[in-house]
Amino acid sequence: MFSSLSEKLDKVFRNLKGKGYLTEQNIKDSMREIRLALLEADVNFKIVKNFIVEVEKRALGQEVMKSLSPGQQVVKIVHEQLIDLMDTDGFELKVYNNKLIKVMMVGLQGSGKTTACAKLASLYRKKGIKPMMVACDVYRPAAIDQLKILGKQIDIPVISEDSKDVIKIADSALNAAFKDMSNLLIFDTAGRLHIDTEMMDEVHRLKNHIKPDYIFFVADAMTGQDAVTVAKEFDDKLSFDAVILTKLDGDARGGAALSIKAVTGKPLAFVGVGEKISDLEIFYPDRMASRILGMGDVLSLIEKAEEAIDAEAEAKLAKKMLKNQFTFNDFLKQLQSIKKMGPLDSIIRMIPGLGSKLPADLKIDDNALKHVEAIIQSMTDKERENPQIINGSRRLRISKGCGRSVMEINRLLRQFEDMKKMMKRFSSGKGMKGIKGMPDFPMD
Ligand SMILES: Nc1nc2c(ncn2[C@@H]2O[C@H](COP(=O)(O)OP(=O)(O)OP(=O)(O)O)[C@@H](O)[C@H]2O)c(=O)[nH]1
Ligand SMILES: [Mg+2]
Repeated sequence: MFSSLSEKLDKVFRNLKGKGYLTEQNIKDSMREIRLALLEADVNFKIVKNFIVEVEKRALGQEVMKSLSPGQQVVKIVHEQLIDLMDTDGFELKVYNNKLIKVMMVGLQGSGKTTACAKLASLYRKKGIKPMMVACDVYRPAAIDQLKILGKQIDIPVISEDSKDVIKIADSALNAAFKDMSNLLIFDTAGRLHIDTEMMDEVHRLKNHIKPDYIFFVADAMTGQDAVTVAKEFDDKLSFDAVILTKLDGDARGGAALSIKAVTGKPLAFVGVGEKISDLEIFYPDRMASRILGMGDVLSLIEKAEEAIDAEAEAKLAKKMLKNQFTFNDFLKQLQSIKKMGPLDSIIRMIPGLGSKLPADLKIDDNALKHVEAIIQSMTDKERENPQIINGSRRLRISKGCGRSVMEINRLLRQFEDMKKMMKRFSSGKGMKGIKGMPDFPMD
C-alpha cells in the first residue's frame, strides 16, 4: 500500500537531509517533487494543488521547530497536511448495548459491500455488541448465499427472505433484531456496474423505510479517482455518512484515500486491508499519514526522546563516560529513560528508514531489559559503583534477589566490562580501530 508514494516522498526528505537550512529554492524543488509524487499516486489534481500551496506556505513561514533539520521540518509539515486532508472530523460509528443501530452498505458492484458487512459485524461483536446482517441484495442469485456463508463462518445471524421485496426483508430483519435484542443491524444491498436510477430508487426506498443511523459508501481503492467520482455521485443522490475504502492491501496507489474526504466532504471511516474477516481497520488519519510517509513517525520519536531524556543529566553522563566513570547506577538510569519511551519494538519502528522495513509481526522482547534492570536493582549501591567487588558469593546473593541465573549475572558483568573498555577507547581517541569485527572508520 502506498509504497511508490512513500518511496518518492522519502527521496524528497533525503535530498533535504544534507541541507543546513530551508531556503526558498530547496523548498521549491521539494514542492515540485512532492507534487509529482502525489499526482503519480493518483491524487485529485486540485487537491494536490491546494496541498502544495499549504505546505509551501508553512515551510516558508518557518512556523516549525528550530531544533528540527530541514528534512524533518518538511516531514512534519507534510505529515500534518496529510492528516488535515484525511481529517474525519471525529467521525465514529457509535454503538450501544441497549439500543439498535442500523447500518446500510451501498456502492458499486464488487466494491466489497458484502465482505464489509461481515467484517464490520465481526469487529463490533468483539466490542461486546450483538450484530445481525440482512441480505437485501435480491438481484444477484448468489448474493444471499454469500452473506449466509459469511454469517455462518463468524456465527452471526443473517436475515433473508425468499422475496424480491427489500422492504419486506427489512421488516423481518427489524422484527428479528427487536426479538433478539440485537444492537447492530447491517443491511447489505445490491451493487451495479454503474449508477442507475433503478438501483438508486431502491436504495432510497430502503433508506426511507429503515431510517438507518449510518450509510456507508463502500469503494474499491484500486479504482482510484473513479472511486472518488462515484462517491460524489452517490453522495449527491443519497447523502451517505462515511466511506469504507476496501482493497488497500492491493497495489492501490493511495489516490482515493487521499482525495475522498476533500471531494465529498465525507470522512473515511474504515479501510479494508485484505480478504479475511479480520482485515478491517478503523481509519485513523494520523496513522495513515505516518504509513504514507513510510518512514516511521519521526516526529513522535523526537518528541518522545525529548520527553524522556533530561538534557542536563545527559551532559553529566557523557562526561562520566569520557572519564570512564560509568557505573551500574548510570546504566540503570539509561535503561529507565529508554523504558519511558515505550515498548522497544515501537521505538525501533519509529526509526526513519528502518521502521518500514521491519516485518509487521516482529516482536522485540522487552523482558530482556526488565531482566537486566532486575539484576542491577538487586545489587547494593556499593556494588553498582564498584562492580569489581562482585565476587562469587555476591553473585549468588544477587541471583537469589532477582530470580535470574548466576550465568545471566556473569554475562551482564562481562558485557558491562566490555562496554567500559569500548568507552575508554573512544575517550582515548582510538575509536573502533583494531577492535575485532568492527569496521575501521576514523573517529574524530
Ligand atoms: N484484497 C481484498 N479483497 C477484498 C477486500 N474487500 C473485499 N474484497 C474482495 O472483493 C471481492 C468482492 O467483494 P464483495 O464483498 O462480494 O463485493 P460486493 O460489493 O458485495 O459485490 P456485489 O454484491 O457484486 O455488488 C471479493 O472477492 C472479496 O473477497 C479487501 O479489503 N481486500
Ligand atoms: Mg455483495
